[in-house]
Amino acid sequence: MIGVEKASKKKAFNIDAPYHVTGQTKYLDDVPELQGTLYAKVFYSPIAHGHIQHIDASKAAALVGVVRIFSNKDIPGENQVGGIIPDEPLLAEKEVHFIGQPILLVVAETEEIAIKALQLIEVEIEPKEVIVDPRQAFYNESLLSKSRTFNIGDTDKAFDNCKYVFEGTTESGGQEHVYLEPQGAYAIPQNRGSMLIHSSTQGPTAVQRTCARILGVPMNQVEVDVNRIGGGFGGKEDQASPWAAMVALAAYLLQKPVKYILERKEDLQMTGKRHPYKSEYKIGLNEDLRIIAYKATFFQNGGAAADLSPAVLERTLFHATNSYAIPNVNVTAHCCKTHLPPNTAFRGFGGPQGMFVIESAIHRAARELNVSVVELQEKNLMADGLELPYGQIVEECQAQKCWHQSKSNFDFKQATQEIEIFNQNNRYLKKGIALMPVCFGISFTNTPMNNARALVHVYSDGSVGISTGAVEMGQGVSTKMIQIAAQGFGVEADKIKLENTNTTRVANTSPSAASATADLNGKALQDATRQIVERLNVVVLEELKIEKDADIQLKNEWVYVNGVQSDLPWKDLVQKAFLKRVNLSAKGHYSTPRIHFDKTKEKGHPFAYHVYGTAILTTTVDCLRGNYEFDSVRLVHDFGASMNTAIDLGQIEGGLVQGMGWMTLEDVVYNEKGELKSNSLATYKVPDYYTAPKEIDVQFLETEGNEMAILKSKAVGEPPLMYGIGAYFAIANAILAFNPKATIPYSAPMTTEKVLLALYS
Ligand code: LUZ
Ligand code: MOS
Repeated sequence: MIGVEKASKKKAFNIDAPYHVTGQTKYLDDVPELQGTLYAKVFYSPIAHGHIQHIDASKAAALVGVVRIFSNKDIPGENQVGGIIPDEPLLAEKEVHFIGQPILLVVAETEEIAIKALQLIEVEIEPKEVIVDPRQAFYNESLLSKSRTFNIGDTDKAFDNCKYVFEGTTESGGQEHVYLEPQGAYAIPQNRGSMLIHSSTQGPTAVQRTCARILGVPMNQVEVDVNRIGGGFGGKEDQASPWAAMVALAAYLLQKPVKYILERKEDLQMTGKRHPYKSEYKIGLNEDLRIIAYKATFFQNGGAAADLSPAVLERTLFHATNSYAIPNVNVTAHCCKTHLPPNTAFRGFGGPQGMFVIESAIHRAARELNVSVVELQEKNLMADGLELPYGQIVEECQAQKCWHQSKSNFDFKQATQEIEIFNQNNRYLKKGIALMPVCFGISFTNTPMNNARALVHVYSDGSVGISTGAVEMGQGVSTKMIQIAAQGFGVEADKIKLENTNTTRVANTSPSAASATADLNGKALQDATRQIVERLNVVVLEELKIEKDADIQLKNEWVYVNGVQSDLPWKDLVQKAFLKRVNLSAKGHYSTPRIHFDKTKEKGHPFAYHVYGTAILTTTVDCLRGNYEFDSVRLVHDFGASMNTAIDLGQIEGGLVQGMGWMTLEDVVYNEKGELKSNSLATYKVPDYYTAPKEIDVQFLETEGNEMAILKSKAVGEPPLMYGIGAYFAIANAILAFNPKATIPYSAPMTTEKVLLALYS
């Protein structure tokens, strides 16, 4: 195996790296196609809201090479793909609710023919009123789910006792996932009416459940297989399911393999994105600049169906106070139904949207009071013992430690002075600096989802096969699973084979999401390896004829007794166990202990633990053009005891830059007709080599690490995205250095156009 053997001796390696750089990694489109495979394409609604009057697909159906055109009427099961709330048809019935909503499914002998067929389909849709603004939807009482309020203390009374009170509004934009591999699936009919589906999904079980529902068959008739996917970022947590359901439907009815991988343009048009939010806040401080009261209302733009919006909404409330200790908090969120594609999970899952509002409120308050933002943030940082608005008591808090280490290790004071001097000496170039603290809760906020399983086989030659519910999407979870199994058996990583994620080996999985995948699946895997090791230990006692209370250890592919190497290597031990008919397979299970949440009271202990960190971001703004660059981002992050520094560092850098993109460049634009104007990667700008910070310096906060984290290595997927929020405020501070009277709009993304307008406001 390339590269794996030597690298695995280190704590910083990625088993996929050699295959990525040599182009050998296998994605959905690399699954070899069977002879007779057909290709599907969706015909979707050209308007955002309306009543379907008439559909004529006869010309398309007559085209040579078109096999069938399916509508909702062909669905043998239920025409429903809604995950949380059943409010989303797979194929439209009488009404359409967004541009890009699937109406018909064309199946043809080639993709080219399917594309031609789409152009021959005629529809008449009577247009209805289109709403794209979440506030307008709210005032029309157009909601996707129940509004929620988290409350602690008595906020209204507390405002009366505040010396300073400020109110304002903010907004944050959507964000396109831009996973490198678009959505897609390949369905292959199997024995006795069952179906195998290769899917580019974060949630194999979600795909299985949705396909079974569409086909009207039990879940055991649908097998979903995922080797790895080319990025997800939340976009494939639930929104991979419809495409799988479509190919499953066609494959089931035609009894032929059917494949559909979306083109980028289709993917941009038809799939949901990060939720745009409009928000209102009220913040109250006492004489000592302690934040005493905070009130906020969040209007979430959910799009045309619920999808994961109610869960995203919940996490906005959980993270509404970010890293701050505020005794009186009252925050309300509304899940607003608009005529956009249903918005969905995106790294951070509503948390970033909530944090942007409190950071805006603090920035605004500091400005009004003419004190430094940093001072205000610092004065209000949380600490152990704090009761969070949702009832969880803060433990092992690293917020202050990260903050102060960040300031001292990166010499914040000197950096600030240098910036002041630079700004004095430059008229049209101004630098800005901002600190961004992050506190992010780890666990699915929906408690029942926090469980996982793993299947382990030790083969008679001493090699090991492992299966878990984790989906590799570039985040490095495969490497982490291999590390855990290798450590569990005391063998080298090259002895471990990680199997595809498959619903027949590991069932009822939660999606790979919520930063919790390595924790949940890793702990399940440890449970399985532990069971096998316990059985092997009995064999060791018999073979080596030693005392029952001897300390047996498996390491370096050898058996150690009381710390001394025995004459029994791993390979022989396994062989002996096999001959003694010992069970060398095990199924492991894990469900996060301690967590609970009562939605009727909106109180509980929903998170296994929190992840902390503080970033310092520095930018230079060109005050003639409104352009900006990021000079540096320096941060201290609480990894716990990182089990793989290369992978974890990659997650920090990627998350940070993705968050900065959301705050600065990435502008999802829909017009009032619900048309996506940023509908290609030419009009939607993601960060690149030139726009990424010139320097990223990540320091590891050395801590014990939390027992609830796998090998005490804390979850790292989502928390760093929120460091990117600091980008907004670094730019705002540079603008204020140019024009102290500038109006800061607290409207993200801070595109160069907005910067220019603010500079001269
Ligand atoms: N998905 C989910 C998530 O279903 N529940 C969550 O709490 C969550 N958090 C972050 C990302 N995805
Ligand atoms: Mo996610 S936003 O962890 O799929």
